[in-house]
Amino acid sequence: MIEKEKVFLIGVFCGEDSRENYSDSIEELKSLAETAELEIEKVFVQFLAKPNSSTYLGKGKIREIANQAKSKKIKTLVFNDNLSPAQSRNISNLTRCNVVDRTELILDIFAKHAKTKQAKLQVELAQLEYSYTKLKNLWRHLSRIEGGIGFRGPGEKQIEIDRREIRKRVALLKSKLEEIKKNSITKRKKRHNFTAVSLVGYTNAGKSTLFNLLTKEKRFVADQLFATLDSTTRAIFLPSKEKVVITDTVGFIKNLPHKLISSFHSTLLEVTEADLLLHIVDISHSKLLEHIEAVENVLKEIGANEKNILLVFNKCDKLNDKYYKFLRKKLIELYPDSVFISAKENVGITDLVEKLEEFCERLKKLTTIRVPIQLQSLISFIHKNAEILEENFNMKDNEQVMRVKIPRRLFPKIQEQIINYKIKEFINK
Ligand SMILES: Nc1nc2c(ncn2[C@@H]2O[C@H](COP(=O)(O)OP(=O)(O)OP(=O)(O)O)[C@@H](O)[C@H]2O)c(=O)[nH]1
Ligand SMILES: [Mg+2]
Repeated sequence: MIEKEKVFLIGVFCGEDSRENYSDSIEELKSLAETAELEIEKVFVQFLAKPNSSTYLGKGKIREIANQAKSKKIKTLVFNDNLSPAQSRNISNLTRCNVVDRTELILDIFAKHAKTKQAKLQVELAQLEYSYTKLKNLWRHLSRIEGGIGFRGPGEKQIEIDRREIRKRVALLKSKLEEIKKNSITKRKKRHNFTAVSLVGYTNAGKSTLFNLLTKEKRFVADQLFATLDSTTRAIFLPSKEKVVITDTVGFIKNLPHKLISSFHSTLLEVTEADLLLHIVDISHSKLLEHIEAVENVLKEIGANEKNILLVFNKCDKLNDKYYKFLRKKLIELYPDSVFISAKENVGITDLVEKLEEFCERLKKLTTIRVPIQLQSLISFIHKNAEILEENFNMKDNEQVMRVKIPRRLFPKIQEQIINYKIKEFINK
């Protein structure tokens, strides 16, 4: 078994309510560190009016940490926030330790979990772009710590090459990703005729578990942060025979760095193009409202906050009955249109599916379409994609008159084909 790297976790907390809230934040940092397979030797917390601009912590605290790191042979310090290049450099000079900030820790987990080519390229790009300014700092420690935290993935490889090489590599990665993106756009276009639903939510909320339940798939599920890094799409039929395509996506987290988001944009495109987002929330988490807010913030950042969103409270089985009833009542007051489920125990799924059906119904338009009889392929397209309520042939105008319920997104395309045909006819006369 590989020996785990021992680290110190370090957080600075500012503001009036920081004493109440810091423990949840530290718990999250611990989960991240555990997911990154680090062994937590000790946690240091300092309450400050504001972080020190050059050393993040106070000088005294740094000295204390440096001494303890030396005596316990700790080589890596993991920080709860993102640090500026100067802060990283100064702390590393004062402590003689390798400094890893929150973003670098998350990127390290991403590097470990990336399986597909696309995910690997995206992680490499994000790591290069994020670490670019800190390169000098990393150089210094490479001789002492090889392949440790913050160096997985491309780290070690890349540090040996100069900045010009890195810029070249970034350009290459971007063009490779662009190619993959083009392919996935073609794939997405093919799916465009069906209602698209994306599962979104805080990391570890149970998105993949629900995805597996709905699609009978076997995607990787784990009690870790960022178990899923690639989006996967499957088609399912609702009991109403409606076909919908469901996408499982990468989880969100508080303070997800913006750079990372732009790197993951193609994955998140699925989210921005969905007709409906199922926002999965772990109801048993003490900070569920903060998680909801964090997810809403990321959705805003990627321009998906105006979408139709259905809140799904998951893991209801984890609460005792009395507390569950109390919490459910409170949450319904806040979010009247939400659903309560347990994806693991298969509870509440019928309610959820009913809501999905209602939603699909709302997405449809009841209308009459008059299609020139020459457009046979369009007529069969409508047969395939719409519910036909009535259909007659109008001999006088030589057209098929169809009373239909049709997905709204298809209607403009159909109208366009009919109009184009009529214009051509008119010109030819
Ligand atoms: N008790 C309980 N556990 C659940 C439920 N749904 C999911 N879990 C557990 O929660 C953990 C995370 O589940 P995932 O489905 O991997 O969560 P995810 O949202 O896909 O997580 P990421 O991909 O890491 O963002 C796993 O250990 C699941 O077994 C539930 O309804 N009840
Ligand atoms: Mg997942």
